[in-house]
Amino acid sequence: MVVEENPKSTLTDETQITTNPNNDDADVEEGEILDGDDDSSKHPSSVAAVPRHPHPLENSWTFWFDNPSAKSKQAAWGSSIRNIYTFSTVEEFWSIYNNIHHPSKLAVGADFHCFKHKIEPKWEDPICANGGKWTVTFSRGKSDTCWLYTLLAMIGEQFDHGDEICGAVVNVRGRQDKISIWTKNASNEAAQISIGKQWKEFLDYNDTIGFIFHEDAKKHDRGAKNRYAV
Ligand code: MGP
Repeated sequence: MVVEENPKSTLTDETQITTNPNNDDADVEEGEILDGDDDSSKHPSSVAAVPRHPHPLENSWTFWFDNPSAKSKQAAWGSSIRNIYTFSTVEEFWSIYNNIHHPSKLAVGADFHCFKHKIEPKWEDPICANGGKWTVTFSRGKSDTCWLYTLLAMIGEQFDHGDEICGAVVNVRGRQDKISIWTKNASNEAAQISIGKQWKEFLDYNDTIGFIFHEDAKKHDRGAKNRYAV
């Protein structure tokens, strides 16, 4: 399924509406009818903020947030990660996406995750345990567009090896923003390379990116070396 950015396509048989209903930047206002008679006061029943037939995604996804102030005080890594919202339709995705801060507005130290439902964004999760991650880096505050493109590619199932994907995270740090895609079976080199190459194409990202096994990150922390590069 292709999830369009800022889509304005026909969603119902009767009425064209945006699936990005709360986006203040969009030309289309909430529930605005895009064609025909636009005086909605004449036909109040035809104006709907939510389409009648939601568009289901292949997977359900959960947004998670880690709060930097809680993180500095925490005893164990991960104890301040909270799940925020689980969505399973295109419409639910846009309602949450349009009502949360994008990476450039998050505080330094924040981690924002979007993972398949029931997979926790931790090395310890059994589905992530043998996995790894591709990472792209950006100057501080410059990752918003690529974060959105990453989310759309994942939830729209644009990757040939989408089953390999656990989710994505954006880390907001003082020196840079980082976006990573976490995968399930790090040793499946062909699948990882395919995901890395496709991701770079979707983002139009030209620098070399590296893949780190979680197993190596656990052992060597920041000393973990890339096992693959594309
Ligand atoms: P990080 O936040 O992913 O990296 O991991 P970053 O941004 O380079 O570091 P930061 O210090 O600027 O935040 C930072 C550290 O958190 C790691 O070195 C681990 O000690 C711990 N950590 C990170 N992750 C993703 C996990 C995890 O999944 N499980 C556990 N137990 N610790 C983790």
